[in-house]
Amino acid sequence: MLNLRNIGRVFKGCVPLIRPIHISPCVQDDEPLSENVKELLTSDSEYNKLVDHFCHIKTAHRCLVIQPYVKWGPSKLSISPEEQLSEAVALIQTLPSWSVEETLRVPLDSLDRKSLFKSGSMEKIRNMVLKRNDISAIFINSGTLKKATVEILQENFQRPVLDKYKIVMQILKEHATSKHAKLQVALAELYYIQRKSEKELYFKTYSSEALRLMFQSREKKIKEEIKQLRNQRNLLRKRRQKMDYPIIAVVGYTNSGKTSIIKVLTGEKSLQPKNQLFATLDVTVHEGDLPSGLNVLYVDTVGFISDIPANLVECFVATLEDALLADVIIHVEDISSESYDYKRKHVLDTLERLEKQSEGKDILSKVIPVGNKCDLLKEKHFDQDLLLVSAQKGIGLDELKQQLEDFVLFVTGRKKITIRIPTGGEEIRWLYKNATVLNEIPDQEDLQFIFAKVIITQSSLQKFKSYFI
Ligand SMILES: Nc1nc2c(ncn2[C@@H]2O[C@H](COP(=O)(O)OP(=O)(O)OP(=O)(O)O)[C@@H](O)[C@H]2O)c(=O)[nH]1
Ligand SMILES: [Mg+2]
Repeated sequence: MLNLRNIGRVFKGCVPLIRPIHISPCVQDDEPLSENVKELLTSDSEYNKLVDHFCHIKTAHRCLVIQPYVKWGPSKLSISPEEQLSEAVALIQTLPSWSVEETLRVPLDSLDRKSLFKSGSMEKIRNMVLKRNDISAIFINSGTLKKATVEILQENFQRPVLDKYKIVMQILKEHATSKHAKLQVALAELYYIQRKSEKELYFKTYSSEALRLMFQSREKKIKEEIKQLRNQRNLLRKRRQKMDYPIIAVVGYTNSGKTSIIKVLTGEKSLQPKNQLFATLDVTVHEGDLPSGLNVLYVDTVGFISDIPANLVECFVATLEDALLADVIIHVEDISSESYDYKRKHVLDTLERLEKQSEGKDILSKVIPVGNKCDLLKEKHFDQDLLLVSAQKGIGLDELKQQLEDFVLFVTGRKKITIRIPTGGEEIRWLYKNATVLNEIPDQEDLQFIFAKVIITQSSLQKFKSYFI
């Protein structure tokens, strides 16, 4: 991974922006849902019955949130049960009108027991739940529970039992606003229903062959729509690249402060950082400038979260494709989190996996680690070599911007140069259009000339030379 501290500060002493830029502050890649996508997602009444049966949670719930954890052995996670529990609470609070009434951490010997809990724990939870009318459902923060396990638990607790898959699915459905996100969610839902209905032989009214055909045709249609959209996105991407703005993608574990950092770097008031998981479910693009006035685009992305089933991960990964093409990737890390190392590893492992899938595209070498929420650090010292910032308290942001600028110039092959050109001539007009002009200083020895300091790409410099020199 590149560390900006290691890149020489070749370009220093910049002056403020002169050139205005014309681009809407937030560019969303997706258009509204077309009629055929709407129809695809809602019209199939047979399929909708399956959704109702397997996925749909009909009411908002007041939850008991249970965090099962394995104390020893290979299933033990390096994220603490406390942090997992607070992630689980945040998941529930992300759903409108849902609430958390009670939380519990329950130790297990293994995750394989059919009833999940040992009889002692089961009894304790059961007694507690049956006395509490305010608890309407139980959320067990663990991937996907087996059908038999859910049945045993529901029988014991006399309440609906929800697993992480169902909750994450519900959040995705509520937060997906763009066409792309909606289609990805529909696909994840399809895979879930497919797996469940195969096991349950749904209502015994459908032959397994009829179900298979229904799923196959739906999967094909959704994938075709996604493919079409991908082509459109590629076009948009190319158009954006043509505009020649350096692109900075901002990635990181959920709730680490990605949106907050973009908000302070761009001054965009409409951005809403939220203390929620998956607050950002669609990739959005925001314009900002670096200390010298060089304009850049920041891409806000979906937060990572651990321990979610593979086909839900695909929903997130798909939205990260833009990030992979950026010139620079900021990895925002919440350094105040106890599970900082675990979260960092989770994000980097996923990026590494994406790098392998993306046919040689360089991802990890473009990553700049940034430690956010340093205002919450109890000790002043932090032994990882990364830039400490606080989006909330405005700490370290000038340095971040400066480092970003050095990095962007370095990786995009832009140069900061001073050119002597005629005062008020065609040259300066051309430069304002095709480069970032930092300042113009009259040549005191011959006032018919100026020294223009500019940031310019290699290709624009070649063009400039061929037109004017
Ligand atoms: N104390 C402190 N809180 C911060 C800081 N930066 C962000 N936060 C808070 O952290 C929470 C999450 O911030 P967001 O910017 O929404 O985080 P995100 O990474 O975009 O989250 P997702 O989009 O859900 O993945 C919000 O409540 C912010 O106010 C910081 O520097 N210090
Ligand atoms: Mg966000």
